[in-house]
Amino acid sequence: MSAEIEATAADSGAKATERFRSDKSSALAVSADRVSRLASRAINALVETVLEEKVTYEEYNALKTWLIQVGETGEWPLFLDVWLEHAVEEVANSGRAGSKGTIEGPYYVPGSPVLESPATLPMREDEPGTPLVFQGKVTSVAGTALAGASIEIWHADDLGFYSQFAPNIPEWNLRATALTDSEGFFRIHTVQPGPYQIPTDGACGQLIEAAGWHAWRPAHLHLKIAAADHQLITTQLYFTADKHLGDDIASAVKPELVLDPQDKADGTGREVTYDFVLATA
Ligand code: MBD
Ligand code: FE
Repeated sequence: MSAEIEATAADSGAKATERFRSDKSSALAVSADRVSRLASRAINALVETVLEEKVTYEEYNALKTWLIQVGETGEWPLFLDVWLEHAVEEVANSGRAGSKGTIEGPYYVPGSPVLESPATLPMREDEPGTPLVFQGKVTSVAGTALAGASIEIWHADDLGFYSQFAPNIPEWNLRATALTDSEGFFRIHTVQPGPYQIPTDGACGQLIEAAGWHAWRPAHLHLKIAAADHQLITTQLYFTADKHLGDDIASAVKPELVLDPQDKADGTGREVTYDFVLATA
């Protein structure tokens, strides 16, 4: 049995919750006016739902039971990033010039190993999956090549599991920070990620099951592109013909973010080029 099959929703949930607490927790940064306005609107949306849908005590108690379980299994980061972050990202990046962004999701870890381009992501000797060469150029919106730009990349393995969130995977597996060369070029050797399934044994999986939805995200690479004096881009890249491109459970696919890798002439896997354009800060 593959070690990754021992992955549990509660284990990855606890890790994602811990990660969020140490990197991003900021409850005190929102003013009382905004808290009052936003909390009122969100509560009112629930109240309206109850009144319009004539929600029963049975349904109300099912909700309470479920909400308690989301916290107990540490799945708030997963729940929020799957069903809400896309809207926050839309607001944050509306009107920004340059390449498209999309959501970060719950599995980013800062501080990955820094590698010069061409870079090979840390991976196991027998890492499963189709080898993929991902390359391109980073420029400003004015077309200037950005040397020394950083490309943080993290992605699931061939089975859809992320290092540091699923058990028995080396710490920085399929995670690194590659730097562009003097002409802004990067080349990263990795393997194609598998599609990601929301854990079926946690509260989010239970919701999906109870609602009759599917639990899948299309296979994707996560990226953060940064350069001095430019706006950071957090994004994801997907793969053409993936069966969940049109119904990503996290609503995070955009047409500009779909790759079409080609077989390499030497038969050693696939390759694809994607260029990033950064807006000035
Ligand atoms: C993921 O891998 C992911 O990228 C998002 C956004 C949510 C859950 C799992
Ligand atoms: Fe992901």
